[in-house]
Amino acid sequence: MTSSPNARIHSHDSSHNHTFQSAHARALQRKRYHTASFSSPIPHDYHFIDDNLPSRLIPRAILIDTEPGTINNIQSCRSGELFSPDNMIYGTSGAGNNWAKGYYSEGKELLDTINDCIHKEIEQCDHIQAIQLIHSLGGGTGSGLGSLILSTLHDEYPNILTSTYSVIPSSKVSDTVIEPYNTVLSMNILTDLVHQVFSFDNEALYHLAMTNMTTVSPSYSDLNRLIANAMSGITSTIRYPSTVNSNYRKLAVNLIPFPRLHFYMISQAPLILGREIMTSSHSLSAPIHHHNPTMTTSSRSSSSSDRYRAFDIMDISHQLFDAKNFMSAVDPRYGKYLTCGGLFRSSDSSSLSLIAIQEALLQLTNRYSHNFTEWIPNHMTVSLSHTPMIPSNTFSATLIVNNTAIQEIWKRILNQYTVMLRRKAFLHWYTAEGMDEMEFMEAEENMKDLITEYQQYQDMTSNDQEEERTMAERCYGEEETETLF
Ligand SMILES: Nc1nc2c(ncn2[C@@H]2O[C@H](COP(=O)(O)OP(=O)(O)OP(=O)(O)O)[C@@H](O)[C@H]2O)c(=O)[nH]1
Ligand SMILES: [Mg+2]
Repeated sequence: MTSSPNARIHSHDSSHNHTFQSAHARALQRKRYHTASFSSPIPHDYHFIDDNLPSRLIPRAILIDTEPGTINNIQSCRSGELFSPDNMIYGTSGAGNNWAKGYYSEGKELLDTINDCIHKEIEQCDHIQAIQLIHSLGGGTGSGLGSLILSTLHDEYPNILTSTYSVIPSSKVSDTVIEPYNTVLSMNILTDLVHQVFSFDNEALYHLAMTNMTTVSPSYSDLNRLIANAMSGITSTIRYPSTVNSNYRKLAVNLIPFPRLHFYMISQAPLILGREIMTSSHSLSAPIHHHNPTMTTSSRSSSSSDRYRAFDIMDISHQLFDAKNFMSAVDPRYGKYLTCGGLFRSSDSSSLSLIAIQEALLQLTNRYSHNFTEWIPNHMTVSLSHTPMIPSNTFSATLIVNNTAIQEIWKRILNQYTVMLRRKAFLHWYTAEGMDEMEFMEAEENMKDLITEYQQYQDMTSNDQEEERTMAERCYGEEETETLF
């Protein structure tokens, strides 16, 4: 089920809306007339889609906003016809960039209708895997109402996994001064009540679009195209058959070593902007030995066509770990990789194997082992789907990483937050909606704690862990001794 409180990817820019939906639209067009002939098991691309109606497939999505404008835009374009009008929920006046309006007033008025709609969709699912919410953290609706919806889901459906695709604000893209407030208040909820968060940092997306495109000023459509492609990659092994039958829960179990550290950074290779496929770091047709001096015997002894195939894997893997391909404005090399999930897609089902991919990634992780925590032995989980992203792009991959460097984003936002909060600047807008100043302090503390936790695990070595265990055992032993006597 897809819940989209702010229809983030659709708003502001109807052209993007068209782009994002057109992929869905094409898929649906292809399938629309075959619904009746489905045999069990249901194909994987039927996740996210309501197939109850015999002649028409409807995305299992709820589009929500506190104002009518964005949803009217969606309804008025062709892709808007895909969505059920019953699942479009909007208010009248908007949340005016104010988290408190989304959480306490304008947004809250919509909550009953939203809950009913979510409940109706959940009732129709045989087996619900996760609820995903797509929103931005900088405004009032996606952040405030988004937080309210997540709190409700946590209370009412504690066993359903929640994932968010969260857009982090940047002053390069938006000049709204109170965005740090909205972001830190949302982070308070995302840290405590959500299982996993796929972060998309507008600062990085803007930079990616600027450096890879000829245009001087990228539009939201350009940024959203990057997000849409990454989302397509992330969900590919859920939607299509894959070598490892991936799902959100398995992904979370493999990627989240500690419950609060569930904020992922995403990288994509090759990067696709519009119709252009970017091969920023390496040329796909370069000879193998330039990049891969440490190729394993099995790879090296292959035929010449195999050598080029192996090189493609190596090159895509290199691009995935290249700081330039990340959609977060931090350099992962300054942190430590806790875990990684590589989701590969290829149309070449006969010759490209999961083992070849694992081998290439193992070489990379061995070579850069100092960037990986030594106390998690198997950092990498890999899956391969043979449904390519776009027909002309035969081989692509999306990397989901849990890297401690993400704390740099939180530091960037927290610095801006703290400066304003010390002077209580703009607070009256929030307290006027019924919010207590204490909530600001709590959110600040929670974010500081999160940063400290990331730093702590970044600095931790196997020896530290050993010492901690010995200490814990000693304390436990002492306690035991006390109770025994
Ligand atoms: N990547 C991306 N970021 C966006 C887009 N639209 C808005 N943003 C960012 O999201 C933040 C503001 O979100 P808005 O959409 O204006 O706010 P909202 O959630 O609708 O809330 P209100 O309009 O205040 O009710 C800013 O940081 C924007 O830069 C988009 O289409 N793509
Ligand atoms: Mg809005």
